Amino acid sequence: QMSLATFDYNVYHTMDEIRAWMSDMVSTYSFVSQVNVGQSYEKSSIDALRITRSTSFNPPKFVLDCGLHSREWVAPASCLYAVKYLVEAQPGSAEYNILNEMEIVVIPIANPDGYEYSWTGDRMWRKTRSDTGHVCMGVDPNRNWDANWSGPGASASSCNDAYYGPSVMSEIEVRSQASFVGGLSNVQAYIDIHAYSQYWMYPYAWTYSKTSDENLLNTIGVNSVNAIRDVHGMTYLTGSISEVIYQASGSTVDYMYDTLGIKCSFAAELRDTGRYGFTLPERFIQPTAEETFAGL
Ligand code: ING
Ligand code: ZN
Repeated sequence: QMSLATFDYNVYHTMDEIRAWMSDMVSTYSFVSQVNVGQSYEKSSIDALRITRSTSFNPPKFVLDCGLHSREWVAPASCLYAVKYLVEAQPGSAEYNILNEMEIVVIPIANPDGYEYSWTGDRMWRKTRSDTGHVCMGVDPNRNWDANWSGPGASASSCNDAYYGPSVMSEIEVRSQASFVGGLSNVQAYIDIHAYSQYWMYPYAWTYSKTSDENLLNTIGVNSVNAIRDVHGMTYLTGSISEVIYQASGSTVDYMYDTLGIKCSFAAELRDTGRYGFTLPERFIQPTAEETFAGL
């Protein structure tokens, strides 16, 4: 309890600090539990927090995937803040009521090996840390999924940051998350949180074609970017991934949408628009987290 009371959300935290924070969350709040998602290549555990006050046997779930790309530090930092807002919500507030109806499942660090390496080896590391037997280490965990794998917008070169890997779903982090989310029932929404560029996007990434849910997803996207703008006046753009950012095959969100059938699947790019990029100064964590929570 003491350590949660002194936890500083306005600085970036190491993997060990985030693990300690997770266990403090579980011991402090009866409606928070920790579950194992799976293992990383370097045998670290990938964990999720499940947060709900629902007494239903099978509440609708909203899954937040954070830190899939290790250098995008403001993404996990904003997810930690989202958990804080939920657990500290006061009766009568929207975020309090939501926990009576839904379960929020947060994976604070989906790529723990990469995250660790972004602290200890290379601040600009994005990929996993697997040894694929090629020149360079690591695979892009957002190009490795069974969603038009190895197609346009992904690289065959191991040294490229968008390397799709030696085989489809080769990365244990990807397989872990696929079976974890696939094993949850009643998942109504999913979001993969990245940085940077200020976008709030939906499928498809792999093709320029629109999904059959284009109108619904666009309506949700417009609502989210409006809610974001209302907090600090920041402009986020919504639309399909391929039209807003670029075509990308093998992505997490296309797999969630197509293979797992999670209609409300989004991918966010948080602050900023390029001035600081991945090394966003810590003074921007709180405002980014506040607007992100409004969007969520
Ligand atoms: N951008 C994402 C990337 O993986 C993205 C954009 C999101 C592509 C969702 C496909 C699906 O390239 C960053 N900054 O990682
Ligand atoms: Zn990313």
